Amino acid sequence: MVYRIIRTRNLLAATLAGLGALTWSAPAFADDSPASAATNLTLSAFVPTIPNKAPALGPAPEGMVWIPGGEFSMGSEGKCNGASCCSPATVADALPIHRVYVNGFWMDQTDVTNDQFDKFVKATGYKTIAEIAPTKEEFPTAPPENLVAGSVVFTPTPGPVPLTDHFQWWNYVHGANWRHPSGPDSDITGKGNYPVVQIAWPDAVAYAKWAGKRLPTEAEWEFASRGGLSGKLYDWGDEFKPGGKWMANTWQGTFPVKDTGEDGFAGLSPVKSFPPNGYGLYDMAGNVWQWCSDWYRPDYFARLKLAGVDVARNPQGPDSSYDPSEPGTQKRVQRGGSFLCTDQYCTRYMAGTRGKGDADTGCNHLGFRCVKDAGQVAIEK
Ligand SMILES: [Ca+2]
Repeated sequence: MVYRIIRTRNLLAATLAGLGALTWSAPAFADDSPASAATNLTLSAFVPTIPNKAPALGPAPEGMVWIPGGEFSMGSEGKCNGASCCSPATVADALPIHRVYVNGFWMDQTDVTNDQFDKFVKATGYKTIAEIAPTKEEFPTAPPENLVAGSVVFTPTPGPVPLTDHFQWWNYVHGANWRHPSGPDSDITGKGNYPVVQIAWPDAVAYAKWAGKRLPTEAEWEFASRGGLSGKLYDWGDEFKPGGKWMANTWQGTFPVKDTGEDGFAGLSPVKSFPPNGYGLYDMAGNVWQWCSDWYRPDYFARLKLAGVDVARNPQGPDSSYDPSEPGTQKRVQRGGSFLCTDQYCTRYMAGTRGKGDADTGCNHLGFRCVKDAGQVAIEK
C-alpha cells in the first residue's frame, strides 16, 4: 500500500510570509489565563513516582523495553537546588506540576533510525511531506518558483546574533528531506544508525501504523523519560554532567554560531551514544526532538489542574491545538530537546519541559520513537 498524505504545509505559507512555524517561541499567555496564574504560584509539588508492579506480558518486542506505567508527577519547575536555573518562559507551559497515571506499555529503546525508516519506505513506497512539492491549489497565492519540495534546516550564523529571532538560523531548503537532512548536498550514507529526521507528524504516524505501533502520548513519553525518578532536573538526576560525564547530545559553544562538540558530537549522534535512563531508554534528552501524539496547548496542564482532576488517567492531550504565539498553526507536542539545545537559549533537554511544532513541518533536529500497548502485544502472541 502506498501511503500518501498531503496536508496543508503551514511552513511553506509561513516561508512566503517570513517563516514562522517552528518550535521554541516562548509561550504567550493572556494575563488572566490559568497557566499564567499557575506560573506565578509555582510550588514544589513533586512527590515520588509509584510504578505499577505488574510484570511485562511476555518477552519484549524487538528493540523495545517495558515501561511499567503508574502514577507520577508531571511537568517542570526548572529549579536547581530551589533556585531557578532557566528562563521562566522555558517552564511556563510545563506548570503546574500535576499528578498523572499511565498504563504500562512498550517503548522503542531508541529513536527510529534511518535504516528502520528505509525499510518502511521500501515496503510501502511512502513519500514524506518534505518530498512532495506543494501545489498551486494548496497555496494559490504562491509564485510557481516557490512551489518546490523541501524542509527546514538549521544554518549557523556567521557571528553572534540576538536570540530573539529564530528566522536567523532556520531556512526552508529546497530538496531537504529525510534522505538529505541538510539539503541536496547532504545524505545519510553510513548513517543507518542515526535517528531519522525531517519527519513531519503524519510521516511519523504512518511509520508507526506500518510497524504495528503508535506514537506515545505526552504523558507516556514523560513517564518513560523520567526512568522512575521524580522531580529531578534531568532524566538522570540533578547534575547536568555527573562526575564530569556527558549524558546527552546538546550544544556547546556560542549559539547559533558554532557548536564545539565537547560532548563528542557537533550535530546529530548515532543512537545509543549516551547512557540510557532508568528504564533502558536512550537519547530521551538531546539529540533529536520527538513527536508525541497530543495536540499542543500551553495551558493544558493548568486546565487539568483547574478541572479539579486529582490524578489524570492516561491523558490524551487537548482536543485541539492553540498556541497564542502562532494562533494559526496546528501544533503537536514534541519532547526531549535536541543537539541544538543549550543553556544559552533552549534548555528543553530538562525533564518535564515541553516543545511544540507545526504538525506538517519536519526539521533536521526532529525525529520520533514509537510505543506499543501491552495488551496489543499479548493479543499478537
Ligand atoms: Ca553535541
